Amino acid sequence: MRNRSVLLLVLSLPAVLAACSPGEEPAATEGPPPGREGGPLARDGGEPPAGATGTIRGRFEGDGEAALYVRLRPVAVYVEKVEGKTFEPPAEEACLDQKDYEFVPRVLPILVGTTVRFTNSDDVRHNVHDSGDPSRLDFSFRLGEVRTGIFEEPGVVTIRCRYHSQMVAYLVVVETPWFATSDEEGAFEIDRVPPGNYRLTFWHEKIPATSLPVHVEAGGTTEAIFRP
Ligand SMILES: [Cu+2]
Repeated sequence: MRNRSVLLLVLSLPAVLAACSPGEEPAATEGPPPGREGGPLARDGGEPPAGATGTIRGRFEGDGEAALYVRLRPVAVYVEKVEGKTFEPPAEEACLDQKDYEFVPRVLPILVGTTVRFTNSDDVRHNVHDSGDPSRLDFSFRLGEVRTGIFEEPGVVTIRCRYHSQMVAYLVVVETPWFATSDEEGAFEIDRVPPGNYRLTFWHEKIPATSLPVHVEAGGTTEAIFRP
């Protein structure tokens, strides 16, 4: 996966109709989002009836340093690109807040083309920049201010604040609407996946990304075990 992304930065409209607001948990970190092709997908182009999709449920097994990392920080888990298929980004914005001198959430998987809403919930000046290529994204703002950006290319974008070196977030820009972040136990679930064979990738900031094949059946649950 390329470690780059194109960002178009624009001032957002007032927060009145925002899907998420400063201080709140992000509304959508799990697919699929709404959209013409964001939901269940059939190979003939139509949408399968309810119950015709499956679930991928997984967890992490093992000990040592990697297992500790998985408990400390979330993992982004996502279905890799399906050849010949693209998906419309969700109408709803994804949210990345800065609160108590941290980015919230720290790991944010999104579908390519998704608009990310950046907010500042602290009464200090924060900065948001793409540490891999600040020319793509670099702004500072104060409490209550909002910016939005659209991420058009797949890859991991490392976001940092110029004023507080401990602040970091990872936007994991992926090519399907089927993704999730792991919980404190390292468990995850991705539902409404159409039947088929896919590659499932696990991304963590401290562990080399790995992937494994998964087979999804209608109405079924596929178990995916990641051993870091
Ligand atoms: Cu800051």
